[in-house]
Amino acid sequence: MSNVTGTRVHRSHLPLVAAATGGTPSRRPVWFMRQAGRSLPEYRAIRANHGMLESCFDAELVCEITMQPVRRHDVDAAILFSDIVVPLKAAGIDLDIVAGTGPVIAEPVRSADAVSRIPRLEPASVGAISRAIELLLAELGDTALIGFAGAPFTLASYLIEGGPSRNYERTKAMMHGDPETWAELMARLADITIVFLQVQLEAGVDAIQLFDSWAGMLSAADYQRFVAPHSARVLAEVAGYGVPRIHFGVGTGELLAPMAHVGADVIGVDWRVPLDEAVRRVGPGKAVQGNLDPTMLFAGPEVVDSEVRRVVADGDRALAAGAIGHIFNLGHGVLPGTDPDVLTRVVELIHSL
Ligand code: 1CP
Repeated sequence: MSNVTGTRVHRSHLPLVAAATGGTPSRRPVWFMRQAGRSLPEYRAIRANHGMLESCFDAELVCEITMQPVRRHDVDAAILFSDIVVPLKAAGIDLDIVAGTGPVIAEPVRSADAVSRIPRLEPASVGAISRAIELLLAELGDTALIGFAGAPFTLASYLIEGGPSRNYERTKAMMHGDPETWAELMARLADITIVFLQVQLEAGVDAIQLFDSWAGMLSAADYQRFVAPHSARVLAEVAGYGVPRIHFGVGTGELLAPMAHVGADVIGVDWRVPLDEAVRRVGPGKAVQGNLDPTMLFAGPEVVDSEVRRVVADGDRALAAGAIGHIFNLGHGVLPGTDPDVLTRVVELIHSL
């Protein structure tokens, strides 16, 4: 069932790859954004003794943490345990991932001069990630491995704001007030993202996801002008691997069409737009991924059961409306307080339907 290009083996028989490419998956694939991490006691036990970035640059720890949700939940894909700021750190940008906050940048990037000092990413500096992928592919068997990166806009927002943001005022100020510096920043971040994805693809991941988590803060006009060309370049540069490319952001109902046009094979949809409506906005010929509201996992078994069935039915309607596949996921990441046993039952239910 699998064909080989160069040294890579395309595992088109995996349910996730089949659903992403218009094949016939043996079952409806399901995985969860942020499935590795704080909802799992076994993750918290490891992190009690290891820092976040330390863990991300240790091949054995990356492998172990990536495997934890696979062992527990019977999901159809593992997502590499890492973070969108890992390639920035590896390139030499001074930052940390602070517990309870997220990425914090030591010297926020707010001038043309600061942008001109953003380095390139040397593949050797993320050698631990390549080694982790090798370990994972040996252990995963018939579970897909998803590599990922942050899209240039979402990375830029952290670099400019200095950390998580509510309104992205400095980011939008640079975008509109100094479009040349903005374009240079986006070009440099796209270069870093391309190298980081190429490293993962060379190591053999089965799919990649480009997270533009915060693109939904933008108008469609701003997205088209200031963001789309750079995301399109990233996705084009990795197209030659023949591996499905998933593209996702939060609150992107108004951006689904332009996000679909930057070149992904699969469009991730948050919980605000039903999957069949998403297909009408995206157009036919792509797969959709999503979109159970992660807060529904707190609402008790009856609600979880009926919401999972509704998303599966929406997925079937999406297929009837022209989508080439449906990958079940949440509309955003697993919240830290989620009961992991609820996730296990969600996977069982989806596979039984
Ligand atoms: O299973 C997995 O998905 C875990 C691997 C993973 C991924 C895919 C982590 C580990 N981070 C990410 C991607 C990521 N990181 C995104 C895109 C996905 C999304 O939208 O959720 C973003 C925006 C980040 C940035 C980030 N890193 C945040 C969000 C901050 C904000 O702006 O609100 C946070 C809290 C982090 C830290 C982080 N990354 C990952 C984990 C497990 C954690 C928590 C750190 C800890 O355990 O203390």
